[in-house]
Amino acid sequence: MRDENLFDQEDYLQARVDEYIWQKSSDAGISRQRFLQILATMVGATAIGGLARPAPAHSQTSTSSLSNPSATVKAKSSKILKPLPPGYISHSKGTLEMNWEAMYERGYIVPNDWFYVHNRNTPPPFDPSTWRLQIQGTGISTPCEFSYDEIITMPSISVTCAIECAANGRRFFEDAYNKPLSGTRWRLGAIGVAEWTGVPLSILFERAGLKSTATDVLVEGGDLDSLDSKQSKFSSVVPISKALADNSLLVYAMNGEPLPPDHGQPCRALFPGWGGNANVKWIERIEVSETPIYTQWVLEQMVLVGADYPAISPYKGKLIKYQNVKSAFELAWPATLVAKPYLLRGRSWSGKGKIVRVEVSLDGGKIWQFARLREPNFPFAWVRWDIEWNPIPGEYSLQARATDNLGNTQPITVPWNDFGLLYGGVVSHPVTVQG
Ligand SMILES: Nc1nc2c(c(=O)[nH]1)N[C@H]1C(S)=C(S)[C@@H](COP(=O)(O)O)O[C@H]1N2
Ligand SMILES: [Mo]
Repeated sequence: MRDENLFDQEDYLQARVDEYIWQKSSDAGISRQRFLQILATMVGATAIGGLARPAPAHSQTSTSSLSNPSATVKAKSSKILKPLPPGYISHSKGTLEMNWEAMYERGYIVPNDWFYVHNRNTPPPFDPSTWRLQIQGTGISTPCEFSYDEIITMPSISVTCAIECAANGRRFFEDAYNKPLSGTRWRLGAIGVAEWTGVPLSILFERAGLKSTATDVLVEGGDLDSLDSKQSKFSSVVPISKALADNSLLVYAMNGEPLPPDHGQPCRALFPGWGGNANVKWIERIEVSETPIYTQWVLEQMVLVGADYPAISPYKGKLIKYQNVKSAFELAWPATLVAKPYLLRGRSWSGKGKIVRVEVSLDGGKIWQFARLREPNFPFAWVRWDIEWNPIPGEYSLQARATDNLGNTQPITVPWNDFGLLYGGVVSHPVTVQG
């Protein structure tokens, strides 16, 4: 197995590019140099006919009414089965944004009914007697399948961590750059923390005879990717090193209950710290491969595209994996309060570790004070914090800025990217205090 430092984005990207060039040039029976020449004359990886596998698009970047007017004609039916909790925002048929104000009275965990939803499809029906999980691919020696009963009786662990859409905070790119973006206009509510119970993927792979040469893992859902012209299934790809991490799970329970339909019934993937779409729901098939798997999702969607992120072929931009640092106040947006002493509360999180410091500014960024952190504070989840505030009437812009144990923090400005992914900047929360 390759020994790669998953936290070093540049090394990872370079390794992937090298592998891709080597693999594709030898597949095509041409020199590496010739392959690079061909690649340089094409736009995006899909141009390399037959070389890139079709895969789903990320975060409806191509269905938004902004880029595709016909997409505004929507069916009446929702792709979300659970009821809309109070104050939650339904941006589209398949998106449900958490109401941060409602979290003020809540504990560390988000209850299942209150967890945000990002469904590209209606949850497929589940029949425990016929459902099977297939494990296949060149990276294992014994292709096998598991029934639901087999999965839930295997050794399991529970991990408390966040799942967050890679596009959480997208709307703040629009605000900062005064430029529209495709896709769901999330503020900061496309995140939740739950206790996930499931079978470590390493145990499943061991049963399937994992080879030491395995390099990539593709996880596929039971839902068709409606955006993909080839009608492939929704999937994601992670390197084998991530799949074998102790906390990478095939999840079947959420907060002690069987996984609800909207959250992946009967099983979903959990890859702590990675963007939400890596955590494939309604899993039916896992492919372990000895050769790198390059889907459209990896090459074209999980990338930052923009002037500050030069593309490195075959990727359309800069590949992303881990989520960044963000903070949110547990307040309505915008909030209206009466002038009296408050205990302001919020939460901060990082996809790369745990939060060690949160600073809050009550005057639009002039003076910063430390907030008090509340236990628990699990890595890849979030920490709750609070600060006293006794405001006089007026208009306010509240800001919070967190730092994680690796020193990652929240800048004031963030470079633009065309999909509006990974907004990690300081957000100004508008508050009116009435007399
Ligand atoms: N099969 C499948 N898995 C999926 C999706 C999907 O549409 N289909 N959406 C992904 C996205 S974009 C996100 S952000 C998370 C959302 O998980 P949740 O709805 O449980 O909060 O699921 C991911 N897994
Ligand atoms: Mo998402």
